[in-house]
Amino acid sequence: MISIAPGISYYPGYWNAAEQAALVAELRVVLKLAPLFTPTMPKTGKPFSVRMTNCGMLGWVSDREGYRYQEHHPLTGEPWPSIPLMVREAWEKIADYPHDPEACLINYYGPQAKMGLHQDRDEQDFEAPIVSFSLGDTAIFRIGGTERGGKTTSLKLHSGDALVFGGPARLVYHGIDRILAGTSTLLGREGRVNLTLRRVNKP
Ligand code: MD6
Ligand code: FE
Repeated sequence: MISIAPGISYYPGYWNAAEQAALVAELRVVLKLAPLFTPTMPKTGKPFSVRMTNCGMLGWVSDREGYRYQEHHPLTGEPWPSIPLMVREAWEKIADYPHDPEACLINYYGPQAKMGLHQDRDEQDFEAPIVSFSLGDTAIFRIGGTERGGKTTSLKLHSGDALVFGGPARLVYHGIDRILAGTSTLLGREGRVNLTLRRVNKP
């Protein structure tokens, strides 16, 4: 583990190649039950460049009405599938938090997708960290401070890496500048999958 800043722990190669392949197989089952959808920006309705879905009791969605967590897939109306066991076990190992995650957001980035600098602040409980896993093509991740417009640094996230944002870093700004297409063969196509595990409600 490498401490990037107070509250930010980076685990390069947290999952080995066999574990990454097993995780992709688990995610293919999740995606059959809860297909990727294209979220849209609040108010403007502009589509995100990433597609997303969720597993867990709650899923994060965005549409013209705003950002929120909800219990059902916005297109199928079905409850979200459960979080794969290996992902829940990884949370137990690295979250340093004594309760289960409620939401696992699954983002899929095609080669052109990116994600603007944002804070993750739609949760009630900022005591819990956010744990993130990267699979597939390498991404350039940007990390700032807790104020918009502050100094930022960048970090390459490779397939199998884990990142934990907690404590003083729970509300830092971060985003994905770009995907380095073709840097991994794991997904059998270009692109990247990111999982972010969150506790939404206070326990
Ligand atoms: C991504 N990650 O890696 C986007 N959020 O594609 C996030 O937005 C994120 O990695 C909160 C904590 C860790 C993260
Ligand atoms: Fe985020």
